[in-house]
Amino acid sequence: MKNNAFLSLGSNMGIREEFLKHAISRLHQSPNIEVTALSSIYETDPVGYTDQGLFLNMVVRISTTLSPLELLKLCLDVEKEMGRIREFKWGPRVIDLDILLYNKENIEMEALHIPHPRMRERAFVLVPLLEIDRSLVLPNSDTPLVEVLDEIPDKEGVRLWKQINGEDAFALFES
Ligand code: PH2
Ligand code: MG
Ligand code: MG
Repeated sequence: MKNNAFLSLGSNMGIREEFLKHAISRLHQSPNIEVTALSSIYETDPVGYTDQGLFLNMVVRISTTLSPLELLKLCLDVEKEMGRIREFKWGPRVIDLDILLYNKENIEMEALHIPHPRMRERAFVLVPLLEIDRSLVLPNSDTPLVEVLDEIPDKEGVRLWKQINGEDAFALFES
């Protein structure tokens, strides 16, 4: 499968860890997606709208034959299947699946912006992303993402919650 992408996952309602695992196994079951790396799970203070529960956040790397728009559609379908109701922007959710990076592409469409427009400011995205690949650099940028993360002030809002190591990790998601 020729395209490499990174997805961010977040949940702050109900059985948060189960929702993350369910979303990942659902992606992995798609014949067009192979999940190739998982970050650890982090518990994070809500950013933006702060009067809501703590999030669990993580990042996965996938290999896929889907185009960016097809991948977006699958993410939205999985969110819908899992009962996500969009009450208001940045409000509580059972699962949020966001595309962070797709190869080294810059995509500016009405429905889809890649790299994810707010990822540079979000420690809850960059910490797990860089755990998977510390050498990442955004397309059209010379600054390594590790340096971007260094400049972010709210890193204490992102705490390791469940360490996930290497190959064993996949067993978690193959049920
Ligand atoms: N997602 C948001 C807004 N705020 N805060 C945290 N900690 N984690 C998230 O996943 C998150 C958020 C919008 O998608
Ligand atoms: Mg989001
Ligand atoms: Mg989203």
